[in-house]
Amino acid sequence: MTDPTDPAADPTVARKREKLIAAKEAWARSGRLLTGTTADPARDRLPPGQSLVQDWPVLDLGVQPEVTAAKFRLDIDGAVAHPLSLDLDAFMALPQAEDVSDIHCVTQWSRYDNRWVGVAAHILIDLVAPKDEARFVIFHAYDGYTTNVPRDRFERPDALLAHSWNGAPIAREHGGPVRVVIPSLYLWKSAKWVRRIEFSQVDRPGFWEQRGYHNHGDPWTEERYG
Ligand SMILES: Nc1nc2c(c(=O)[nH]1)N[C@H]1C(S)=C(S)[C@@H](COP(=O)(O)O)O[C@H]1N2
Ligand SMILES: [Mo]
Repeated sequence: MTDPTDPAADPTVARKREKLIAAKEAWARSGRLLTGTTADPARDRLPPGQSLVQDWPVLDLGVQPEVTAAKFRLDIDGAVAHPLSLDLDAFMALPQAEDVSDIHCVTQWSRYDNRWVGVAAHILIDLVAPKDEARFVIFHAYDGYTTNVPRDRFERPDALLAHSWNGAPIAREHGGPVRVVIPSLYLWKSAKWVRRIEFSQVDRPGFWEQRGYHNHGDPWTEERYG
């Protein structure tokens, strides 16, 4: 059954989406943009093969869900002691953190000094108390997107669930009202329009990870493709 209210059911949107996926799968197969070098985050600011941009490109599957404040829910569950379901008010009532970090996108652009405000990942982790064996985190988004990260990347102090960017609420096209920010991995690991955070004992490759992107995605060692 196709859902007439689902923009992805629109044949034009669906065709664009399929073309984008096919292009990215081909890039992954051909190793596009790989430089074969590494950089050291302690010494360098720009990871290998990246170029600096001033604007902020929008990348997604062509469907930007409208997640109203009333509709927003964030479930945190899986292998945790205390599963949690937050509405937007409950999310905003948690302690707020600010972090400035650089964005590195696998399609080669980097953007410096993004000022994020939101809830630090460790606050959420402390609330749900993941089991020791839950070594992976899988993010699920309102557009059906998924992506997986090792728990230790999500535990880093620079990881957060952000609602603001550079002093304003995150725009819908960039994943508002709430998106994931994990600066230590390529930006495809930072789910926009996040709906659910699942802690898991087993790693489960997400949308792009199943389509040729690297499972881990560290920009400093150029883990672009898997
Ligand atoms: N929900 C969702 N999150 C997503 C995506 C997506 O299609 N859906 N695309 C990912 C990819 S491939 C990239 S490069 C970044 C782009 O984020 P931006 O549009 O804010 O630059 O979002 C990531 N998070
Ligand atoms: Mo991307």
